[in-house]
Amino acid sequence: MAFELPPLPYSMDALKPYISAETLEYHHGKHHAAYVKKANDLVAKSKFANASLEEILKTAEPGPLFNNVEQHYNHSFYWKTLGPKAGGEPKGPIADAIKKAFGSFASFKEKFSKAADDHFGSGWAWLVQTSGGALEVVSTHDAGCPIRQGQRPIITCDVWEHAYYIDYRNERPKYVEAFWNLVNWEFANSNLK
Ligand code: MN3
Repeated sequence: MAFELPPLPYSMDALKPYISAETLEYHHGKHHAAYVKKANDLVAKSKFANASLEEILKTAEPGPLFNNVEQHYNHSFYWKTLGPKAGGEPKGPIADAIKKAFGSFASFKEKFSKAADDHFGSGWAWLVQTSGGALEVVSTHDAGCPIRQGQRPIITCDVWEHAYYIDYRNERPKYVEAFWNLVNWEFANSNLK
């Protein structure tokens, strides 16, 4: 089963001024596309040729195949976390769940931003739901994905330099601050169990 690069769920200039069309053209059209191509090349000649994406995420041993499949999953999830005319305060069940877990949206935002800002090197910040149903902020290194730990991703922020270097250069905290104007809380609600 071949993986496919999903089209962005919005136009390349839809996330301006927070994320530029140039960033999306490279991030989606070059970086994500390369992960998909490498994943397909590696999976085709492996024992996972007929496996589902989830099966690979849960069972593949660490290495290039696993990394590229994870990056495909993570990026597909990231595009859906973002959206135009989004951001601001959460609405619906996720708003209540965040309040219950973190006390307030402000304290959740601070905790998530800190995880994203302080993450050393390449990786991802996530809001996840544990198997017990609790919400937690976690970060993963490189291609790491919370599904491997049995956690359910709710939203994610890509903190690899390629996600922000064109727009913000070395200033990752500015990108993370801009991220809050783009979070699609409808998507977060759809991931909540
Ligand atoms: Mn990326």
